Amino acid sequence: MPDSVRIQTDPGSAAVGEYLASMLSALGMSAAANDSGDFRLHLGGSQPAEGYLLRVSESGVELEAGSEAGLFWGIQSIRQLLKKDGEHWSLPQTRIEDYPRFSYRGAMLDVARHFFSVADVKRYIDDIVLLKLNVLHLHLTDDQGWRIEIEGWPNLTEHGASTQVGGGGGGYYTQGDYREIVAYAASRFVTVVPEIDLPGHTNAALASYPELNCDDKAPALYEGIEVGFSSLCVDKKLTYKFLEDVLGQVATLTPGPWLHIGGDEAHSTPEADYLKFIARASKIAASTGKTVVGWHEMGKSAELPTGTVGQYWSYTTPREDAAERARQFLASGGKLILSPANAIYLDMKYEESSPLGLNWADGPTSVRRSYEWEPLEVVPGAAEGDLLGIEAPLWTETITSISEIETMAFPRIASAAQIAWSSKTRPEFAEFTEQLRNLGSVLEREGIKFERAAGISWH
Ligand code: TNX
Repeated sequence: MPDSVRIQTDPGSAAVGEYLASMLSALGMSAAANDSGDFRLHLGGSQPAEGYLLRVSESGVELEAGSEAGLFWGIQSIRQLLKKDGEHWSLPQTRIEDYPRFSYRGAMLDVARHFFSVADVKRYIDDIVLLKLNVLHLHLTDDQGWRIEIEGWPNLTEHGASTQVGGGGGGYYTQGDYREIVAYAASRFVTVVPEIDLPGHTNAALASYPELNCDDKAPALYEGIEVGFSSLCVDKKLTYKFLEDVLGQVATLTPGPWLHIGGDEAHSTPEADYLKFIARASKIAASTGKTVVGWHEMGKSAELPTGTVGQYWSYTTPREDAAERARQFLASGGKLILSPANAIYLDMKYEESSPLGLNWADGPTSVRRSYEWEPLEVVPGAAEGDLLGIEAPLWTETITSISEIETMAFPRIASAAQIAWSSKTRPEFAEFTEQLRNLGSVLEREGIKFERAAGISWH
């Protein structure tokens, strides 16, 4: 490939053409728009949603797709295929016709246990699009910190955002910051799903407003890692005014179709209260016009708004109680997002001796385990069409920097991405490790940290 490459676009592919140009420049090539190109990008193919056709031959690189997103994913394949031979960059001759199995291919980042800057979040977005993930779920609130500015409730951020796990201060996103993240994500065909975790995981809010507590007494801020001790006051009118304000503002700030209201591990909310609360809170969330999403525990409620999406976070081997909760979402006309903790919780240790991470989900999660599972086998009774997609969460009790985020995510997030993108018949693990080895070179070149996990012969 010449050091100075020409990119030919049509009106529909001009924007992604610019992205390609900046990607190539970052590798040291000079790239410019031109009407006869080494790269020819064409919007208007008949590929399925998000699909693309990439042809690399003697006469250059041709990429076509039926959507800008498809072109963008094709460019990510180019990003993965580019190799430096001595002085020059090259691409192998190939023909790839590709489209995703699932429309929802997510990563979740917990910015509540530890806070991460706007720049960190943008970087993680650039990291995950390499693997064609198209959703970033932000876990914005938890016991240890409230991370999003809400007008009319200034203490949530003035007080409730001042802590994180282990001390050292916290942080929050102003509404402007959040808009910036969402816009950056959109420029990379990533949809942000905001989560306000309710009614448990709310100590930071309860500490900020005494009147949200049943006894009108604010608890202290919390910097530990226990779960399940906090609950909003289910019978107070103010609780629902709070929800209307918070969910209303977050929905307005979010262009994407989803609004996540948590619902997990509400161990200190009595069952009857939980059911009452979820019925009301999910109604308020739905009234914003968004599709409501909740962790699978919300399936205890038979009063979910039609179409509510459930996020299953139990194990890959069917767990009857969790599966039953999950099926309740299907009965309410919704779909499922699969996040089986023992396979794609990126906060699990790689092995017993890993310095970072937790270890509760059936022991450490090796790369092999992250890869060897099949979505259709997780929730008995859920068919292909019942699955919206899969998501790899990264909880951050033990994670304090973007380098640590990347180390926990890569390479296991590639397993999640592969399962989310490719058809049911996937390469055997041995072949997949070859792909990971190549991915390792790309990560290295881009300065993305990764775990040189055992069992793969990294370059
Ligand atoms: C369970 S998964 C949680 C989180 C923790 C995580 C740690 C889920 C819905 N809740 O509160 O951070 O385990 O792995």
